[in-house]
Amino acid sequence: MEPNMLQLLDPDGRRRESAEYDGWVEDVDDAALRSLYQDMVVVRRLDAEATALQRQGELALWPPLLGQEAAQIGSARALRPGDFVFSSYREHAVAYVRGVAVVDLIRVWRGLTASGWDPFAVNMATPQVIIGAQTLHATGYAMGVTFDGEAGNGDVAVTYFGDGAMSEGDVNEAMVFAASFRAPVVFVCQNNQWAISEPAGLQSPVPFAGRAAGFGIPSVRVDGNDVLAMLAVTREAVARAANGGGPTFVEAVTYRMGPHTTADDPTRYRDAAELDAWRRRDPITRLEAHLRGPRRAERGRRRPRPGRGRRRGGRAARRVHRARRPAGRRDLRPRVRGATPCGGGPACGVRTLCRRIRRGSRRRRGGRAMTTTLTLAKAMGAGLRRALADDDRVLVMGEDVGRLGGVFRVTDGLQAEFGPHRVIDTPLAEAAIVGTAIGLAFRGYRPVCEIQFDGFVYEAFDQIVSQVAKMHARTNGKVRLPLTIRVPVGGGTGAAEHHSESPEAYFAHTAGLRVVEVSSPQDAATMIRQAIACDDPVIVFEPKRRYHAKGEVDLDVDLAQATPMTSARVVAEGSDVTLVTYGGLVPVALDAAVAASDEGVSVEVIDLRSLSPIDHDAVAASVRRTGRLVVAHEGPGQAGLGAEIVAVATQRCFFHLEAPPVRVTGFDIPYPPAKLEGPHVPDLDRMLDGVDRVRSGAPALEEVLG
Ligand SMILES: Cc1ncc(C[n+]2csc(CCOP(=O)(O)OP(=O)(O)O)c2C)c(N)n1
Repeated sequence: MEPNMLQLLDPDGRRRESAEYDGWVEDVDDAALRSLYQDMVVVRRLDAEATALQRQGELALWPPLLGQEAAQIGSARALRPGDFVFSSYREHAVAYVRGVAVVDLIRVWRGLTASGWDPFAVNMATPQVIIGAQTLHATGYAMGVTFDGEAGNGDVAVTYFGDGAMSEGDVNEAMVFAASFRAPVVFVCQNNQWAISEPAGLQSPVPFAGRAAGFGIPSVRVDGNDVLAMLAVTREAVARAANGGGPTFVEAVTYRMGPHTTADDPTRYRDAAELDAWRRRDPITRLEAHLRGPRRAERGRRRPRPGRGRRRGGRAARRVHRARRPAGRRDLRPRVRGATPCGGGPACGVRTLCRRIRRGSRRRRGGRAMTTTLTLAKAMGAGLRRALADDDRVLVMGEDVGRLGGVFRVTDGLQAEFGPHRVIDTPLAEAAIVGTAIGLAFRGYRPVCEIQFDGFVYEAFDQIVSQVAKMHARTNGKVRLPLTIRVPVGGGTGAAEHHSESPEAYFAHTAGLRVVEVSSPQDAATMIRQAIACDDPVIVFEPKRRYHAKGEVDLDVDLAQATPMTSARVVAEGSDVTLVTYGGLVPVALDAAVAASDEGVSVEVIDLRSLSPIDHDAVAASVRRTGRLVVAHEGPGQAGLGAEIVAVATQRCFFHLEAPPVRVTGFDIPYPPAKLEGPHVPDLDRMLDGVDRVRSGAPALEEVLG
């Protein structure tokens, strides 16, 4: 046995004593051991059947768990029904123990529309393919348990991942958050010695369990092929978490005896001798040896019967075989966009939150709109305050949002009013802010994440694009993520590098997200409430240079009556040119309309407001009247929002167009240093130049200037 590794059954099935852990399994009698054995046999058969199904072309792929049965069965059998599991892709045995129907868990890998399971029916999320991403979801879920207080019921989140995942930022950020928030989460690292072809030693020269101490998390290194030891350490970890002791890290030392997936050929990177050595430590034969032990046989104990378990695995495979084949293109439709028809408009009425908001609005307003003069930043803060007051499941989280009130003071005063569990200062890790928000949403919260500046949202890009945007489709609509991500955006403030980005096109390009950008204090106050009330994830961009702009704001807007956040708004009517823009450029466009009118040109200005979906109807209706289209935005022109708007308007209004549409955008360069941003960001001159060009076909100003 390796030093510092807990073992209760040695590879020959002999019981080893442990003063520390024996107590955790003292109730485990022969019947319980047989039951553990039975589970391991079933999942081994299931694994073999699924591998065969893949070879027959029935599954797209299968990641075998061969060799890891004890690590998974032992740990999963320690969990209570109320605990919630966030696993990677190899935890078929955990899913089996949680009660996922065998046919469902194999069918995930068939690639049918109707694959997967309802995570809330079994308290286990569907498989996660992005290495380590799920550890943040588990941590967020566990934070939610803590925020639930008494209602948390001592529930615990458990997350499974591999040795390779230990190098991913998400896993390390998860441990930071878990420790900081003392979250009831158990990290189960199955060190199966290989991450595809990379040996565990490449990820870390020291045992993974040793790393946890650096995060302030207690850890244990355990023989992962010993089902009894796995049961013991997980029971201890779950009890610690449930009793307020915070997270635990478990390193289960095991071995992947099969290929990484059915697409892998492990003979290219490991030798047969290694596999043979680990075969002698097989988790099933070990328990079998223990149960067959000589003294036990003398006492006439029943022998384990693998046959029954094997038959169950085989039956499941036959059911998978019969499962329906995909019907075709119509199966794709619900996956194109988040499916909630909620824009804060009338459709919101399906939600109790919206109903409550509507009732409240009527009471407060008594029919007359009361307005206050506010800056855009203050209006945004007021909208957040209202959302926090309306629904105690709403949370605000981010860097410096609490005591400081945010670097732009948008959340000023909210922590004092609602407390540190509703307005949460987080450690500095954007992927974790968004990733834990996902877990909080699983727990029933409606988190509002603040990303401090546009240039830092890229740190969270994977969680937003691979998780937030896809969760609804991945779970066939079973999981909704009512998540709002606020991002101060754009230039014009003379800021340092990475503080003036316009990243909206990346997110508008991503199906499954709603993206809006506000331009006025009133929209800030209303649209943030609409975003929070929406069951889909919404990214709310806030133009920094407008934060200090003042306007009249009705804080009691009835969301059911408000313009849906998905609708564009005509902010100046005109008949000669349609000028479409959003966010910080809206006032510039309005100035351009005034200046143009002095020259007898009537410009209609459309504030797009929603960048995904785009209100193409509003644009088309205007272009059909004016026959000329200019689109302006700060972000680079190449593959920007303007390209999309122009393309669709051209398709829809081709025979109404009097001239080729014109784009007025930031240049295709990295955002320039502060003193050079003037010529980069479209200003009044460039917008008027755009209007001239669309009327005369003249070359662009920048082309003239060279
Ligand atoms: C973020 C990310 N990077 C790379 C991959 C490709 N990939 C899939 S599995 C894998 C190895 C993971 O190894 P480990 O975490 O040890 O888990 P195991 O497969 O051994 O269970 C890699 C590199 C991925 N899915 N996600």
